[in-house]
Amino acid sequence: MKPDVLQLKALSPRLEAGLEAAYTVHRPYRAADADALIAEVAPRIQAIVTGGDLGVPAALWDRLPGLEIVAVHGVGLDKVDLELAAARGVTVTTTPGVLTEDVAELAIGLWLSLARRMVSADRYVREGRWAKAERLPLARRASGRKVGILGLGQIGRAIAAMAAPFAGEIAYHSRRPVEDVPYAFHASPQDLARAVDVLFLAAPGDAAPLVDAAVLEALGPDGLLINVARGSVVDEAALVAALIDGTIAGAGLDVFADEPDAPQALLTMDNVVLQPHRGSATEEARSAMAALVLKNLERHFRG
Ligand code: 8YV
Repeated sequence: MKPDVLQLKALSPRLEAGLEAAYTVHRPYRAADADALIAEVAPRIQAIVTGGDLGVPAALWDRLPGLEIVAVHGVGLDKVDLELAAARGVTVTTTPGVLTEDVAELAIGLWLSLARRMVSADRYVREGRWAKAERLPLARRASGRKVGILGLGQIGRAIAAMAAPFAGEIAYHSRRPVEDVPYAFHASPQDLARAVDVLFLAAPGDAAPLVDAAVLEALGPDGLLINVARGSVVDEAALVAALIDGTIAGAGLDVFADEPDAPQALLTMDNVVLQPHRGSATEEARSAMAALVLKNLERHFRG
């Protein structure tokens, strides 16, 4: 008997094929009536497969009495109620270690494309404005800037390592100081923002944003904010306001509070570079993530 699995979002063809080989897979997001499908299969469901970006919707927990495991395709656990999972004896797995560099390099790419205005310059070429010798504002040099990392976990450390050849100095703020790193620790997000030119967000998502209007103010009018963590790490309304009124210079954003929607006001701004939550979206990371999701499930069902 194949265990019944509830797959909550579209995943790579490789992962979906692997799931189908070993499990009876139910996909409510593809059903005409998702609710009716869940109602029908709920008593049999032993596993959920979901993205870190989606987690487990709160209303689902009470509908799945036989749930044993939540296999997250990703590393973020901010949308999985871990206390509830523990109370119900539900195992939760993630895919750590295989997407670290991929997320970090997107962060670096966002920084460089933002500082060097690469996206608006690309548009300038495509729209034929170069040929008309239209004025294109100068970029800013990235090299030599002071870099701050908010959240020095695996991804934060990888960003620091990749930023090092460009950075003048590297500093960080984490819940607690990290041993064995050569970077200066700052006691609060605001202190860190005040000390740096570019602030990378690599902290887990939480209910209360670490970056609020005061942190943006501290980052200052030449400051850049890069977010590859979660939209909830920053007060998005305060960020939009700071970008509009010049409180900070620009932002490179891969994540948003209400995905897949990005705030309307950002869509016409030249001082932002936007990505549709693509940090782990490389062939390499996604194939390793797929393998790890399958391995996590297999190990669970083998006991
Ligand atoms: C993915 C993520 O985009 O790791 C995470 O927590 O947010 C990303 O890797 C997502 O989980 C894809 O399903």
